[in-house]
Amino acid sequence: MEVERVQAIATLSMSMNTIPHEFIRSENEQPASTTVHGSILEVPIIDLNDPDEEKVVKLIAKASSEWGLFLIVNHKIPSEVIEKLQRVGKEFFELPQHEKEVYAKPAGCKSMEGYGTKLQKEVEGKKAWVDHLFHKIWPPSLINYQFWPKNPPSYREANEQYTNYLREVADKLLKYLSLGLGLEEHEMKEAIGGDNLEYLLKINYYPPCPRPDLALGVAAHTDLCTMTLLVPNDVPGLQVSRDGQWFDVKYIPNALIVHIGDQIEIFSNGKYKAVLHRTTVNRQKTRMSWPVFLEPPSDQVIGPHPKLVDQGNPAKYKSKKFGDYLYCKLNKIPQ
Ligand SMILES: O=C(O)CCC(=O)C(=O)O
Repeated sequence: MEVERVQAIATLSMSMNTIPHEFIRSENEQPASTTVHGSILEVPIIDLNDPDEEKVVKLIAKASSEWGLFLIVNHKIPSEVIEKLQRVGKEFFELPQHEKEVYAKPAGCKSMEGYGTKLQKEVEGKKAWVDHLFHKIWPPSLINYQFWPKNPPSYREANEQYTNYLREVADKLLKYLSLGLGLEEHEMKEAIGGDNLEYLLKINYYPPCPRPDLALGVAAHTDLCTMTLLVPNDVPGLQVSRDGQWFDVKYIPNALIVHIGDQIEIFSNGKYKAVLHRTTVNRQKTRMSWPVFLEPPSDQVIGPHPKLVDQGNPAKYKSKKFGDYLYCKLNKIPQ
């Protein structure tokens, strides 16, 4: 079956100034009527290179408890490395369609990896205004280069460079998040998979949309992984939910956006919160983003850390294998 990509639908829609009905969200989801306008949220911005580590730990713990989302600056990933990652990803999505289809996710394949468009419709049969490319970037033993574009030729080098820097940032964040819970610095990383933690890169490609008031890029969700580290291009679109309302997150050049995911919420027994977020699209510009999802190995059991549970504060979540959690969440089965 030939899958229609949103990129192609967008070209047609722009010429007709309308979008197919399956992209039109119901009123309670439409960005125009559900976004709080005139108020850009002051999401916490954290200097990761601040020599006062105790202060950084406190800021990260506060942001993770109150928001589940924060921006980090001075993370030591050179801007050229981020620019290169973004350039090669953009060049891939600008290739002729048949060249991208070489990397299409094979039909029936269980893994997320490959180029594609979300096939299953969401609740109420709605579709997301986005195409994507997924592939693992770490550990090396799990990388399947079949899904890494060969064109542009520098794609691999750019992604490898970014991965090397990103792993250092992730290690630092996991250490600070662990300390923020009153644990030893190594305890969080160890519990979520240690050196077997898997890094899954996704590139989101949100083409221009003639009705950004009616469509969504990705619908509201929390990330099912441990933590997501994301760089967007300069087209805003990320929104977070606060007290049941949707707010735009400010774009800050070169900052990394950190999402706390479900597994860290579970591990922390609810002290840290997975962030509910979604994305909007733009009438004139293509938005792109590069989230990296840090996933435990599938047979890793994740549950509230024993030191964070006692009689007065019982476990709020079940302990279960990450693979089972994933299966339930993707199939909308209660955990
Ligand atoms: O594009 C973004 O800023 C967020 C993307 C996202 O939430 C996702 O791909 O799951």
